Amino acid sequence: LIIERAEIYLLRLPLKFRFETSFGVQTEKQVPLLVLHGGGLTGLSEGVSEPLPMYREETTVGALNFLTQGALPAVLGRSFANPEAVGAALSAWRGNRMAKAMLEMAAWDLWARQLETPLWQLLGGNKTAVEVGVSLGIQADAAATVDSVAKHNAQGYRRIKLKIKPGWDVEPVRAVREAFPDLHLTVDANSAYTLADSAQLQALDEFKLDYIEQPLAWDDLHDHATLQSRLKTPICLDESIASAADTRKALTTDAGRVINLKVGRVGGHSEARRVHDVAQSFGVPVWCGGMLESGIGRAHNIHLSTLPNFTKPGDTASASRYYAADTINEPLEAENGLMPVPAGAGIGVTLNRDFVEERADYHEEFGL
Ligand code: OSB
Ligand code: MG
Repeated sequence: LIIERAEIYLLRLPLKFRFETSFGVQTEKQVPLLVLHGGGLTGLSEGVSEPLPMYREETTVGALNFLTQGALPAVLGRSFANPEAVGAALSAWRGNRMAKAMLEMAAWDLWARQLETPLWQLLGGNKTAVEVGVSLGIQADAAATVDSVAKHNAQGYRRIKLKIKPGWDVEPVRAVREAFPDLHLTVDANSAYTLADSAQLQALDEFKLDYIEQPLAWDDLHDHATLQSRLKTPICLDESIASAADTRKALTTDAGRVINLKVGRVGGHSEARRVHDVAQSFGVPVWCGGMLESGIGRAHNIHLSTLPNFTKPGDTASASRYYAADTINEPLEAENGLMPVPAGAGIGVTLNRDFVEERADYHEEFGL
């Protein structure tokens, strides 16, 4: 695995929908991309950091600073046995898992292309298509929520997740459950509640939700364990899981019974596999989360989702749902709730260079 040079792009894409969560309203997405070059091939990745630290503590400016000042100089011009060795070259630096994931994921793609093998095979997956659900933002009222659920349910999505926040939880969930008694339905609070809200969260127990995602603080496991002991519905941890070690601590204390696994949040595919394996050893299912990625990040997520313990539908909905035009040339469209895994070497999709150049607010090359 030879890494000769690198490019970073930063672009802004308008979202096709207004996405409201307990964090606020989002109408566009800032997309950081990394392109690695080696042996005449390229490896692609997309970061999941955001301009401001709403979801976790990292920011995109911080991630790009770490890449340009630390991570890229540590790997450019070097040869590695495999992507794990690229990850190991970053291990002296703490945290910054979203930034590390950009380099590690691009290294996986580059390695897989150099080996002329699809990424899912190298990761140890066993599926040619993965089940997908959809994550719906907070709507204006209960009627609009039911309308949106009806539309996405008709499109074949196999699980629908509603964003909730204090003051907007039981009402939309009740309306949707009454309209769709058998739907796989979940909610995601993005850390908006505290233990003092236990009674409000217990009120969701009657709606047969598959799970309640990240009700409490992003950096908490202890209170989640207390809350889980008060709930019948499984808790799904998202923000709180940054590593396999976090997963072990969460599952040994029953702080959650489902894991939302985002490769960009945990530092790359190697750590994502370890999270997957720890959860599997506890008999706990994982599913692939999303961060409104463009096609490059989505393709990585789809490949990871082929591992055997991804037994619940992920948030890797059709690319066309999010953006009018994409960072890749190939469509990534689900049919009847099944997303085909891109065939071909690496992540199996190619950079739409013209589009990315046109939309880039920033582009820099390293290692020339
Ligand atoms: O909590 O899963 C989340 C989007 C951005 C940040 C956090 C989350 C989300 C989503 C959307 O729920 C998932 C997607 O469709 O990509
Ligand atoms: Mg979430």
